[in-house]
Amino acid sequence: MGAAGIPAGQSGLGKSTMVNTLFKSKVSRKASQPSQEERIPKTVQLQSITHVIEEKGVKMKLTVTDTPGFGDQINNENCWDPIIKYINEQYEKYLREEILITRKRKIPDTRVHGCVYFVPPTGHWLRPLDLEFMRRLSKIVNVVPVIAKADTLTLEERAEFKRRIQEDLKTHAISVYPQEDFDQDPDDRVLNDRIREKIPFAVVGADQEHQVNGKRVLGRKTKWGIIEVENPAHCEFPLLRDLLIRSHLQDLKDITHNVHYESYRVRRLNESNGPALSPLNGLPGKGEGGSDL
Ligand SMILES: Nc1nc2c(ncn2[C@@H]2O[C@H](COP(=O)(O)OP(=O)(O)O)[C@@H](O)[C@H]2O)c(=O)[nH]1
Ligand SMILES: [Mg+2]
Repeated sequence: MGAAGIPAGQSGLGKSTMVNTLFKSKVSRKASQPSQEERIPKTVQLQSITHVIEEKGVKMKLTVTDTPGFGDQINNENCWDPIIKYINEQYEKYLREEILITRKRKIPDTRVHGCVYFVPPTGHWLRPLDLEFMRRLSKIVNVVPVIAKADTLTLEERAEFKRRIQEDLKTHAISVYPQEDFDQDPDDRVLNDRIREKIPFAVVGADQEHQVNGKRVLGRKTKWGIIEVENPAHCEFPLLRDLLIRSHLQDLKDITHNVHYESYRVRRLNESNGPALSPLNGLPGKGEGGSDL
């Protein structure tokens, strides 16, 4: 069993830190090796990290592909292209294995099951860039928005910002995960409604441990004290982690396969009029470094 995710958003919002937080947090600590690198270098290219994590005795391979982040350029136009290209390349790889006459019994699966989009903690509204990014990405992948660096907002500000983001998404008909359209039955609806109320999760990331009441906890030191990232009273990182790798992992994978991959597959097979896929036909960014397919 394996799963793959991708963080996206502007530079400096804590994406790489969050990846480390996830791998260092309690769920994975047992199975993963301590990372040698303590300080996070600035991410300059898409970079995949795979850790084996253990959940209730079950080992699972979790791959996170960190992204450079955008916003460094004056012009952010098309800043989503590398991420969209990467996601489509994974669909393409899977498709090519799937249409072989002799298929592998288990097709290697690098498809992205969730894209965590980091919203800057402005406390205002979503910016056109955020809306455009999520609008495009939500058509090809499960998008899970989060409020980045939530420790920079008060609890009241977090709640108000969350409400505004939910309203913005609704107004612009952007369907983030868990999408209402895909609730399977009334039970799902009830469960997912409860999650939809809380999205975007207000998260805090940290890759340093601190001593709190004699215990070592992952946290950030602020002038008000230590913000413990794994403490549900301090931030919603635990909710994000549970959603991604516990409660909704299978659902994220199912929607990826049945909805997102399916529409990619139909589009591709229609384009090429049959199983003889012409190289990179219709792949975004064709001709620019996609030749390894
Ligand atoms: N206040 C605060 N700072 C954070 C948080 N997460 C990361 N940072 C800091 O923000 C800076 C950028 O983090 P980084 O993970 O490299 O961001 P990235 O560019 O999105 O990958 C670093 O100095 C981090 O220590 C957070 O949750 N709260
Ligand atoms: Mg980074």
